[in-house]
Amino acid sequence: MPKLEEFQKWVKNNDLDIAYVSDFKNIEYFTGFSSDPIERVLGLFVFPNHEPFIFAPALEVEVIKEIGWPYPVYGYLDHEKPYDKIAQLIKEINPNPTKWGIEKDNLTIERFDQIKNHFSNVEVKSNLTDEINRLRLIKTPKEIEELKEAGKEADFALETAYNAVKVGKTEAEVAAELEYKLKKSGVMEMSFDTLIQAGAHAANPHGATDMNKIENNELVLFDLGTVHNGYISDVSRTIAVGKLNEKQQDIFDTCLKAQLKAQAAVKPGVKASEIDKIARDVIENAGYGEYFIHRAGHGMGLGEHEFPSIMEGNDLVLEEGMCFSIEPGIYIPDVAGVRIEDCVHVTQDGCEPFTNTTKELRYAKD
Ligand SMILES: [Mn+2]
Repeated sequence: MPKLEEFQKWVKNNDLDIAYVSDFKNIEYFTGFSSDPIERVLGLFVFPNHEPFIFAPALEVEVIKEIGWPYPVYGYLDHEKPYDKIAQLIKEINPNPTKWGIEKDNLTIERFDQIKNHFSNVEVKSNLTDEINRLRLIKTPKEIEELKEAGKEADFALETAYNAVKVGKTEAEVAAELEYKLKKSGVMEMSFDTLIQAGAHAANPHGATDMNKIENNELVLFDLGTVHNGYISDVSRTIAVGKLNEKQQDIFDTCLKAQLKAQAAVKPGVKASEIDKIARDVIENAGYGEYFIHRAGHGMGLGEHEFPSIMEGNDLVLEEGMCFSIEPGIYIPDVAGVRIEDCVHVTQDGCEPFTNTTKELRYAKD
């Protein structure tokens, strides 16, 4: 478990007595064990000079052993008090840990209070969120392989969705057909709620697939992704149903130009903010600047929103192995919405997309 070893070294070098990882996605990143515990307690406890342990709901313990977790795992039953058990286990390793690392964006105050009840000298020396985000920022070749597989599934999903489009069908019907076919072919999980929006409905970039009917002569926006061995895909395309008018054609062409130009500029040494600016300049110069109302992209990997953020103000310099989306959009209220998105990984001298479905305008068969 090289990532866990690297993290343990960091715990040691930063003079922590204990690191408590509570975010289940971060636990998956370090251990390979994937489960959302919902309200139950799942934790990974890492020590500078002692083997780590996982504390989990009892019903997960056998699974954790089966995936080959080489260190101790302890369980608790629903009626037991998890933090009493956790405290006891920690005290066997270190009777009085004072310098703690916790994930400030994840551990609730209620749970932190429970820790403090057992360890009165708790001092939060480090916010693990920053360090773990930094580790997760650069993907290993193995992670990139998983992301490529997820990308292939997303290409298949798009093709399936395009074939399901028909005038008079609702967005929800198209999404249902798509997900039914994916499941039948063994793609078990979407990375987020599949988004299919037709016509003016697509002008709301955070709207949801609903009972809106697809009509002739409009644009239909797809944003979807799958999960492959824990790693996600995320892709957006916009296609035409029937004939487009000049305005629809113009916003499509502008968005595509912005996407292609930004993606072509990705390589090590370029700043994240520069990629955003390239996409934004194209859209602003075409007169649609006020309709591009989100950052150009987000990091992705195990989660669908990781780092780096591709946005103004983020001067992070891109490095090989970083993975993120490039997804400019133009949303004109009551008219139409267009978004075109590929996720890419930064290579030695450029980038490679995980999805390869054409971005040129396609027309739904009818
Ligand atoms: Mn995205």
